[in-house]
Amino acid sequence: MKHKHLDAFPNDFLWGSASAAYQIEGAYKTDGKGASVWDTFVKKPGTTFQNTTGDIAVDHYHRYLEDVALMAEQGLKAYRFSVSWSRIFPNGKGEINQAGLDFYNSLIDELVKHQIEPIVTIYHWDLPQALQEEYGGFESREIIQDFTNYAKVLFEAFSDRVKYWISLNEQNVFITHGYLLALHPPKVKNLKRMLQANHIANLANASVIAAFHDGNYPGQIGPSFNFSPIYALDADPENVLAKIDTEELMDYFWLDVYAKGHYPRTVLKQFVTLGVMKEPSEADNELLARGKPDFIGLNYYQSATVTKSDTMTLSAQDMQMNHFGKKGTSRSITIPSVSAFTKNPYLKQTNWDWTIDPIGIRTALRTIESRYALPVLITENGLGEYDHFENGEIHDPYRIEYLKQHLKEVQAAITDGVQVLGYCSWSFTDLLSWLNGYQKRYGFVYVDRDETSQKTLNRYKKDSFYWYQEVIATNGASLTKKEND
Ligand code: BGP
Repeated sequence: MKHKHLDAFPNDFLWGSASAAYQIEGAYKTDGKGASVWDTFVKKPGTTFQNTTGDIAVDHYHRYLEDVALMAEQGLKAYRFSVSWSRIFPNGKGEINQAGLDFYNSLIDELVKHQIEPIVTIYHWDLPQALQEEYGGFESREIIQDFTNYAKVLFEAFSDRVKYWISLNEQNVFITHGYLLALHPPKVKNLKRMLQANHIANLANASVIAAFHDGNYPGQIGPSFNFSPIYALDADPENVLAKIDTEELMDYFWLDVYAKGHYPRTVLKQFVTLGVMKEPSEADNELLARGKPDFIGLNYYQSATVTKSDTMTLSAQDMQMNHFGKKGTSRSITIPSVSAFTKNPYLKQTNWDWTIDPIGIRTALRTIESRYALPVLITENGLGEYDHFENGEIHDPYRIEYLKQHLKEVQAAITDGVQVLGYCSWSFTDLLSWLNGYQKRYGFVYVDRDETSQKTLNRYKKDSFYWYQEVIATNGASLTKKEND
């Protein structure tokens, strides 16, 4: 629908920005921190772009005061960051490393001092290596208890100041990349194992949410989900059916479990028939039903477009991802007997072949509202691009344009009637992009480092820093200023 006038953003709208521990902190074995699966994975040659690691990352661990000062200068109302599990429990469980808790306590205090709402992600992919070795991480049910214990330690330590919690970040990404595509640790390519690990991750997620609610901690909790709305290429009924199948498989297979407590019946039936998944037990269903979130965290980057698939055989090897920043080098995947991904003729792509689709964020928000009627906290959205640093300045009009168009669609979704709690751009400073090195930059703040050298690690404000500062100061009014004048 079109609106004559857009509603103003709510007065308490959380204008934020986001990061994740492994991508910014560095200090990978400082102050008693144990190894995570990412610390180990990146050391195997050929797993990341130019073998980049987060050993130093952007050294946020030692520079968090400077980073928070920049957030305060920009006027951020919220900052989403993740806790590194192996800083708190070097072995994933057992003895607590007090120095780890101290670091996050100081960070949270600093944020609160500047009236910046801390949004804490409990798990953003950096599983303690010790748990991977001891029982295979998410492939063992032992993780449910260990993850819940770890989360409870955070609730006890921080919930006097933290009111927004993210349980798992992008389970759909870390599970498919880790167990089906072999692009993330533990580098497995096996659908059955993927579905098992995924089910256990669902239970771990529900267990932590239930523990939060049972403990009567103040605030709200939910998972963050990487939601790509799926479009049919055209009105060919077969393509429309392919869209529905793909959406159920790639989106509702996770979102339904979070919000409704059960898998979509059609997808579950196909997996059970294929012999790669079992019907969940009653006890599991009971836990899933108890662990329902207060909101959905939405990570939105792009939509996807499909046609019917004529092939019945797996062709995952056909897939090629563009981790190099060379436009047009990715080859998209076909899901046998379901759908084939294709380019959307109406939309442009980035240098990493990610589709730019601002209306997609409104579609994602509307879908969550109509399917689950839950509030949404946008926990990631942003543009990864090359930036050019000249004489201490970075002019990034492409990023401003991207964020502006997406935020206008968020405002339209609010006007439609969606409950949006806030918006966190990805990311605040430049950081390590898991598989794409340091050249794919997302931040408002440029960090002077690259793949080959940590350089000075100095921070510089990009044009987008000042642009977002004005958006926040005007509570979003500057987004539509020209149109309304
Ligand atoms: C999300 C992750 C983030 C971040 C972002 C950008 O999937 O939650 O951690 O990395 O994507 O992705 P990339 O770094 O691959 O460009």
